Formats: sequence, C-alpha cells, structure tokens
Amino acid sequence: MSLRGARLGLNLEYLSAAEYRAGPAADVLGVATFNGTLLDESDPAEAPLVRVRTPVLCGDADVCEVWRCGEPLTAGAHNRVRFRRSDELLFGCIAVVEEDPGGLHAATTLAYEEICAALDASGYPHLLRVWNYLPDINREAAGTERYREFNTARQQALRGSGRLLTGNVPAASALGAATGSPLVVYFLAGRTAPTFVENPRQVSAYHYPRQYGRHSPVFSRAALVRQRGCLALFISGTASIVGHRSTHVGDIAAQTRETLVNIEALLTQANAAAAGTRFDLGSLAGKVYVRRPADLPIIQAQLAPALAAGARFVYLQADICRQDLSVEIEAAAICPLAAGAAPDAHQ
Ligand code: 3EB
Repeated sequence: MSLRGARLGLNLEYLSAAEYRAGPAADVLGVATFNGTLLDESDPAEAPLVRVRTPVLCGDADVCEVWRCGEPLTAGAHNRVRFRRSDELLFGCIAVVEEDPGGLHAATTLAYEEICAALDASGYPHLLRVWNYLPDINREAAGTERYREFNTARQQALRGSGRLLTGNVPAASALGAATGSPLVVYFLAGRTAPTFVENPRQVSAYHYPRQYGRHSPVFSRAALVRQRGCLALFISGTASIVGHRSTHVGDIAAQTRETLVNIEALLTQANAAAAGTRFDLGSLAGKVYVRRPADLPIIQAQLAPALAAGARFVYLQADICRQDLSVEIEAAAICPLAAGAAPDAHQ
C-alpha cells in the first residue's frame, strides 16, 4: 500500500467530495459526509463512509469530514459496525433504522451493544470520541423527549457492556438529523485509555441533575489522546451552558461567545494536562451546529476572533439537544509531537 504524501499522525480535514476523491485513499481511517453527499458506496479507500443528513449552511454544499492517519490500515466489519483501523486507532460507524415510532430506544441499544461488541472483539476497547445523530431529537414521543430516551438507552447499553458511566467516558456530540433518517453513530476508539478533560465552568454531563432526564448523558467534555506522532484533543459538542443551566436563551451572539469561553476553558485544561503543548483557538477544526439557518451571520460574526486565529469550521443545520439552545460547537485539535518525544511525557 502506497502512503506516499501521507502525513505522519492523525489528521482531520473538511473537504468537498471532489477534493476527497482527488486525495490519497490509502490512509483514510473514515469519512463522514453531511447533507447526504454523493460518494460511491464502493469507496476506493474502503474507509467506512458515514452519511449524516444535516444540511450544510455555507461554502461547499457537500462536506466530507476526512480522518487520515499516515499509516497502513485494515478494514473490517463486526455485525453492522464497519471500521478501519491503524495500530493505534479504530474509526467505526453504524446506522440503524428505527423499526416503529417508539423504536429509538431499541435502535440506540442495538447501536451501542454492537459498537461495544465490535471494540471488545477487535482489541480497541476504549471509546475516545463518539458522534450521535438522531432524527427529530427534540420531538416528544411516549411522554419523553427523544434525546432523553436516547440517553436512557445509551446509558443502559454502556452499563450492560461493562463500560463506565461517569469519569472516564468518551467525548461526544449528540445532534438532530433529518426526519426519517436512521440513527447514525460514528466513533474513534483506541487500544489504551485516553486522558479525559472536564470543564471547571460546567457540571459534568454525567452528573447533570434529574431535571434534564432520568438518565444522565454519558460523555466527557474532551478527550486527550496521545498517538505515536501527535497529541489529539477531541472537544465534545459545547454549548452555552454554565453550571448545568443554559444561559443567554434567545441571545444568539451571547450564546456563541459563552460557547467560545467554554471551549477556551477546555483548551486551558488540556494544556495543563499535557505539558509542552499549546492548544489554542487557532488550532481547532470542527463543526458549528446551527438550529435556525437565519442565525448563521450572527454566529459567524462572533466566531471572527477564532477564525482570524486560523480555526477551520464547517456550518451545519442541526437541532441541539436542549430546546433552549441555538448553537453548539465541537472541534478537534491535533498537535504534532517532536520526533522521539516520550509518549507519556505528560504523565
Ligand atoms: C451539553 O453540554 C450539550 O449527549 O452525547 C453535548 C455533547 C451535548 C454531547 C451527548 C450532548 C452530548 O449538555 C449537549
């Protein structure tokens, strides 16, 4: 397998479908497409191809989130989970159609049970980062908001597979997707446990009080993952939440600024946990989820300082898991390590 031109270490890019097809395929761990972008099923890279139905709000209409790693890869499948893996990292995905109107619980259970079984079987037991897309996330069904039903099923499936429910739990995002689309979950997993990072400005999500649902969401605010050639920081979906409360409800500009303050707090925590790295706003690449497309200019105006520093964002229309929130931002930052740097220098 030729890896000519491949960069060492994990790498994240947002490309159009045409740009993705024109690039090297051998070291692609996985690709997530938004807006139902048209890539061939028979993807030459054999990389898992995730299709998420969330409209793209500006720039290229077809966005591909491309994870590369500069190493030889093996593709595989376990039940419905498709994956590709390097020595260190596994990218996988699963899509589950809901069988009946009350089927989100069953779909979530199936997705998480199959993910955990696939990871246990392949020797990459540690979930690092998970992306969840649920159709109609805010809709009430059987007396509960669907996001809350998802939280119940996710928690139960993780418990059933022997995973922790607090503390060392993966970074994550959970967003809405188009009505009628399947539950889509994609993820990065590793052979060894990462360092999880919480935000001192926020109550840990796994400790949210009961008013947000009987079963807390199981996710960390960020995960710091040391790889052979780099240090990767995965920042979970982050919104205008201080303590456990949504703040600046109805004020889109202030919500965006508060979200950036939360992200900067996570960068500070990550830099404290990993000596010698300087993660900052300019090192971020990620997705901005916008509930109402008309709010996009206000949000972009508030992101100007981060964009000027070099942050790269794509903008997607998606419902956010709290009805009172209008914007959410997730990001990754990957910092190359000097050759020969001790892999556990920060510990
Ligand atoms: C929050 O901070 C906003 O349920 O996996 C962000 C990231 C949110 C992940 C999840 C939810 C999730 O609570 C919502």
